[in-house]
Amino acid sequence: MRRVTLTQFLIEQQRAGRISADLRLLIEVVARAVKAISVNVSKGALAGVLGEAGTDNVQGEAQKKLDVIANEILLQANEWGGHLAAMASEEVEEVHQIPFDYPKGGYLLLFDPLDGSSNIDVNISVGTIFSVLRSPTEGADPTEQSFLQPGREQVAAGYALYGPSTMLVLTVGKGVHGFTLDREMGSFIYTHPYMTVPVETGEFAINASNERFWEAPVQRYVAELRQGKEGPRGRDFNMRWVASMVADVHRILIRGGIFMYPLDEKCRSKGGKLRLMYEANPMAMIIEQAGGAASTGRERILDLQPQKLHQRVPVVLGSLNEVERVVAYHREA
Ligand code: P6P
Repeated sequence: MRRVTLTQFLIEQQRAGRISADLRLLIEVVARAVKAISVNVSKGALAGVLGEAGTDNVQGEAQKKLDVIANEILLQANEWGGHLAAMASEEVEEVHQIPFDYPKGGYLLLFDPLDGSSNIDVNISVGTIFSVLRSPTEGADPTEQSFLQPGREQVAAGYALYGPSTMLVLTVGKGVHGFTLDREMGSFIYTHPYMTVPVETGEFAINASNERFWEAPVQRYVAELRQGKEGPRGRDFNMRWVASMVADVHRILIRGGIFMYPLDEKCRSKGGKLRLMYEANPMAMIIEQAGGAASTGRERILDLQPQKLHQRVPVVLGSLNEVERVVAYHREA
């Protein structure tokens, strides 16, 4: 079968008028950057890149060496292309401006360079998540306010999953498409056209150790799943928790499921655990484009009006019927 590369896929999207030349360039630059991250991640202990970097990120979390490496790779890859007005990263407090000696473009790129990095030292899959917005500024340096657009304004979103194979999953608003890295050729090959989340599922993903901290609707929902066929759901459910959002979301894209990081007493004061701008929003766009749903439990994630660049939100996303049930339980509470 003829193998279609990411480049060819993007050229065809541009030819169909779905993306601009600059957005195509942006996605290709991000794809090249995640290939470099994949090379570093796959070396593991051989490259001396495991362990702590000895610094903390903007969230006050200890950075892994690979967090810093992945962040640098993405910033440096995207500075010179002329397609971006600015960038924002989980690892950096402030908006990252384009150096003065490079031209600016019309897009804003946001990313979590290495999501799930606590799994790095135990050799479990991690990922990169990215989101693309249009810059509202004409020429002037974007500010934090320029980034604070609802997730429905995203023009593209995607993630790289550094698993047994490295995959890039992408949406530009016309379905969700998956590409697998052919390491010998260095090309992303189009292997998963029009990925869709099954409406029904038998699998849920949540960090169950937080159960006592959850709000009542989530406690009710998860208790019913755990009661299985003896309970009100009348069937058994399975549970998975990778503690790497990209890996959990990817599994849901492939075989269905519901992923929950709800508000709990531990993270309530921060508004949630996961970040809105470069975790929840891009994953919400992908899941909705694949026929699923993404909510805080009370509101559609893509409709939230961001207040801060690094703000956190509760996340309930995946198979439509299950997300709708969780939302219904919140309404009944
Ligand atoms: P916990 C990784 O740190 C992350 O941001 C997500 O990728 C993941 O789903 C979640 O946090 C794991 O959180 O509390 O289970 O370690």
